[in-house]
Amino acid sequence: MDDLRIKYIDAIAAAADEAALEELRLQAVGKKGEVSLKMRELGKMTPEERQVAGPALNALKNEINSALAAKKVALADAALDARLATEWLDVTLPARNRRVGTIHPISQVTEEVTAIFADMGFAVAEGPQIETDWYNFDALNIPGHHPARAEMDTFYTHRAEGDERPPHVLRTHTSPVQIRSMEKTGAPIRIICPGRVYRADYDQTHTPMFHQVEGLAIGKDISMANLKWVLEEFFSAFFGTEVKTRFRASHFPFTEPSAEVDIQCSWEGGTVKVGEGDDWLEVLGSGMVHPKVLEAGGIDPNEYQGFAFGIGIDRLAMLKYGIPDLRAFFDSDLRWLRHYGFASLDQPTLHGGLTR
Ligand code: 2NM
Repeated sequence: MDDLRIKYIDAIAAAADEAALEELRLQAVGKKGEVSLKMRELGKMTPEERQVAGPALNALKNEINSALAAKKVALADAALDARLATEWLDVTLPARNRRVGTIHPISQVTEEVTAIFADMGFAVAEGPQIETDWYNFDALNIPGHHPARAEMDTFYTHRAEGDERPPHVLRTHTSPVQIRSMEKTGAPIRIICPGRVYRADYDQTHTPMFHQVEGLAIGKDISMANLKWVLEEFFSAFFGTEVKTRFRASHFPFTEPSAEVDIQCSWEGGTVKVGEGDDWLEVLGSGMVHPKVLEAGGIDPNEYQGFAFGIGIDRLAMLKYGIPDLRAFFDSDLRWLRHYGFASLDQPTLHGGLTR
């Protein structure tokens, strides 16, 4: 029995892994193990012999089982120590760099324009980009035969053969939104309408889709003088320097009188600078809203009057941020977007001077 004890206790101590340990368990105390076989022999012994051998064998079996259990725990501890020594992570390492997107200059400028006009009490109105020809033309005093309809290079939607209704159009300006707003809220009203507009035109300075912001202010005694102040206030806030304007008599079907507005600029070495010098840059159209247009919007022109204007947002962005090529705005070139785009947290506010 001592031989058995020494044999198994030593072997268990030397076992390299759990599989070897299980093998030893079967050899010693398994059903056909050496200790078990010895126990089976107890039956052939005399009672006196059995009284000595029985407890001794039981003690040996218990000792081996305890040694097996203890070794099993020791092996598991050693395995865990080995894993802990190799499987580690330095959580203090800096994170991998991840590229974030940028705000498109057009979105940025739209936000800037909105912030400035909001400060002057203008709300933002939006409307559909696909319009009826009534909202896009007739309501704006552009009748069917008017040359402006042809001049606008309008995109028309398709009508099924035999469908005699006039086709819908992609809005050529955001003025239809102003008609809809007049219908909805009546006068007085003070809104700007930024958004996408469409004209079938494509060259160095024109894209078939571009962005416009139109303004509308209707009240009992709103005049061209208010228009001039609002625009000068706007341009000075937008460009961050005092900007003089020049009004030139013009003609639009939806305003009377009408004026094209230039802003003061200088030309040096092929680049424009706004708010200095004695050159002029044409940037917008404006005027007093035509009585027929007020009527189309459900407003009584004998009671109310006001001004409207339209500016190209893309043009404003190019001027303010020195972007030379209009068409690159819509190429979705990532290098261009990273270069001219704005950080998403760089939100324009008046108290923040609009940008950086
Ligand atoms: C311009 C020029 C002049 C204009 C007119 C209106 C409306 F709907 F109120 F009549 N909105 N915008 C307008 C006037 C737009 O863009 C060059």
